[in-house]
Amino acid sequence: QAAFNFEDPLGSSKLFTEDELAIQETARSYCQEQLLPRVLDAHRSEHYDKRILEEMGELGLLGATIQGYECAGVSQVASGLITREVERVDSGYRSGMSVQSSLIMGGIYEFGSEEQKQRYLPQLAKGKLVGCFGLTEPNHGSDPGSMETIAKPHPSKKGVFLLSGSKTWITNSPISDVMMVWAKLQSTGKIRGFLVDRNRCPPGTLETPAIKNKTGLRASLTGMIQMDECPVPEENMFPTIEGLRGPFNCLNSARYGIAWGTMGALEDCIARTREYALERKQFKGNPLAKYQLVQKKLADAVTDAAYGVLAAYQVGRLKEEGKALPEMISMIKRQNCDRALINSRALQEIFGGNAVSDEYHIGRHVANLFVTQTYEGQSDIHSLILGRAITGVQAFC
Ligand code: TGC
Ligand code: FAD
Repeated sequence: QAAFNFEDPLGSSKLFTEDELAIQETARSYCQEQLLPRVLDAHRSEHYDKRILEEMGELGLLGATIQGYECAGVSQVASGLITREVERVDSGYRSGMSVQSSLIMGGIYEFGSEEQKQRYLPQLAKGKLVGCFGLTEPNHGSDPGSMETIAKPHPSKKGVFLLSGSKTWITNSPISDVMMVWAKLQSTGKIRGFLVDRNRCPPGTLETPAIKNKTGLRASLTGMIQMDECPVPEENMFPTIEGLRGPFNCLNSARYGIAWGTMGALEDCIARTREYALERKQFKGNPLAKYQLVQKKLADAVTDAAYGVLAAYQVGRLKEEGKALPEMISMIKRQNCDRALINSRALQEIFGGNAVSDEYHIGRHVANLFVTQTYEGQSDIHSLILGRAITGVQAFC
């Protein structure tokens, strides 16, 4: 009889195939050996090393579920395991990867023309091109359907649109070569997706300033996309997809990844807290781990991490069969982000004053996990998505 393992208390790893375990191991080695040593400097200086995407590309970690186009074609569960390993180090590194893999590559794979797929996917898979996803605007975050960015026909050049408007809080925008921008056609008011190539935009039509001095996700780059009559050829518009179904389909994959990733961040908090609580002694030389209140916090966190992994696994297998519903993804995104944030915040207390030092890593995870609870649909928004599915009545407005 195997002993209880706090790192896998419900034996979820027994559900993974040998291939999936091997992929997880590759990702874990890379993350622990190459990413972890960089993260404190990156967090302190708010720096994202663009080479990380190339390194991930070399290992086949980008757009990993895509079949063909020089992508690895792994299972949904394997891609979740990759995400979990990256976020075990930092949510910002997972963000950079999620945007490239799920939002940009996933969107092009699902909605792009064959020519768009051939043009972009192999380069994005290698990390030679960097992409970003522009949906949120300064006045419209939870309610992207009210977006103000518009695309109108060029007055003299046939087959060219002019895009005007601002997107904000866009991961990777300052270093992106290609931006997936969602805009309303001026003629119909319908939302369409455009692939904006930075190097084809004349000076003064596109700016992507960075948003500095963030309190979370400091190891990831965030910025704006400001467009002033930025010309984009019609061949760079997604040919058929129309309305919010386009961006939301991309979000389904990214939200699924976040459900796995946040469990990695929580697991890192658990391992670090357990070690600290066993070493740190207070009151007659007793380790903190001896105290019941400390044990309760660890028991809560370990339980939520184990449940969260199993739920993400179940949705992953359903996704592989084409049976995962958006509401299932809302459920695991909301639950895993909320539980990761609540538990990491409770575990942080066990470090006492040392929690304030970034050398202990826990404060960085807590600040990051606030962001994961906010982006890709803030948790209350996912509550309303679930509430609508349960009652049949929508409560957004
Ligand atoms: P609603 O009427 O509900 O839907 C409009 C159309 O969209 C379809 N749809 C979906 N399709 C596929 N998957 C989903 N999950 C879908 N959800 C909705 C729906 O069927 C309908 O289609 P059609 O054909 O009938 O037109 O739209 P609404 O305007 O009432 O939306 C409400 C709400 C709250 C659900 C939605 O706006 C929402 O989810 N808001 C949250 C916004 C959000 O998630 N933004 C994310 C920005 S990207 C980001 O944060 C990246 S972070 C990256 C990182 O660093 O990791
Ligand atoms: P708001 O929509 O103003 O919401 C504020 C609060 O009000 C929330 O708590 C929300 O739940 C609540 N609320 C809103 N409406 C309702 C309602 N009807 N009922 C009850 N409560 C409500 N976006 C992108 O497009 N691409 C990216 O790459 C990207 N990366 C990001 C990276 C970072 C670091 C951050 C912080 C954000 C990023 N975002 C990105 C934006 C993110 O998706 C939005 O911040 C998020 O969707 C919330 O929108 P908002 O900030 O405008 O908040």
